[in-house]
Amino acid sequence: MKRILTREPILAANDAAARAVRERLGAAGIFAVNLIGSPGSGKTTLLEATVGVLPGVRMGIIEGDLATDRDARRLAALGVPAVQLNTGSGCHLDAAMVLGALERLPLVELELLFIENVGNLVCPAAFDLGEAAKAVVLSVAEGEDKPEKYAPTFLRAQAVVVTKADLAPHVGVDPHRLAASARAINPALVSFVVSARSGEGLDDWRGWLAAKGVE
Ligand SMILES: Nc1nc2c(ncn2[C@@H]2O[C@H](COP(=O)(O)OP(=O)(O)O)[C@@H](O)[C@H]2O)c(=O)[nH]1
Ligand SMILES: [Mg+2]
Repeated sequence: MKRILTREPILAANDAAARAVRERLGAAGIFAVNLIGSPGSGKTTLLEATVGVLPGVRMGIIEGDLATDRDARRLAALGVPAVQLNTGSGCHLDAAMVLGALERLPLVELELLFIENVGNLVCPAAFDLGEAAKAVVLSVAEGEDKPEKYAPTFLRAQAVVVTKADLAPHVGVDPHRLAASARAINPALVSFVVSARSGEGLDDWRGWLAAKGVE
């Protein structure tokens, strides 16, 4: 009971900020994707590869980490406007942080915004950031049981991107079975099997983004 009493006002305040984010993005015609995945699952590397396969798309990035601006610098090095948010000890971004970050991005110039959430498969799920879609990033090394173990995150997402397909033979996992295990939890998920290293699957990922009107 106590947990419900403390959590509900926080989520209500977050939802109000998320509505403001969604209004601003809608007015600017920006499609936003909230990337959720474990630390090291390949989120930033996927973003770097996405910049490579969508050269004409005006993209912006918001990076969330406990500390450092390393990821924002990785994307800025590719010429993409990138804002770093640091949460200190916080395990997820919230919509008020994203609203603040929008002030630091050239919204009128953008058509696609990625928000890389703080790395984990638990806390980010409950917090709407005003995005149009949540995509879970899951590497082949994490194991086929993770969608079942972390179901709330997969249930709230629209897409799952299985990464590091090039490593599949080394870890003894079939990446397509991993994608299927995510779809077993949430049959509405669109799934992709990609490798930023080899380029496998990036065409399909690009096609999904293009279908959202961002190419
Ligand atoms: N072999 C391989 N390694 C990858 C791939 N994508 C990312 N990595 C590596 O995985 C590590 C974590 O990647 P990063 O993008 O920083 O993960 P993040 O914490 O989810 O943002 C880095 O050492 C990357 O080079 C991939 O497709 N194949
Ligand atoms: Mg990262």
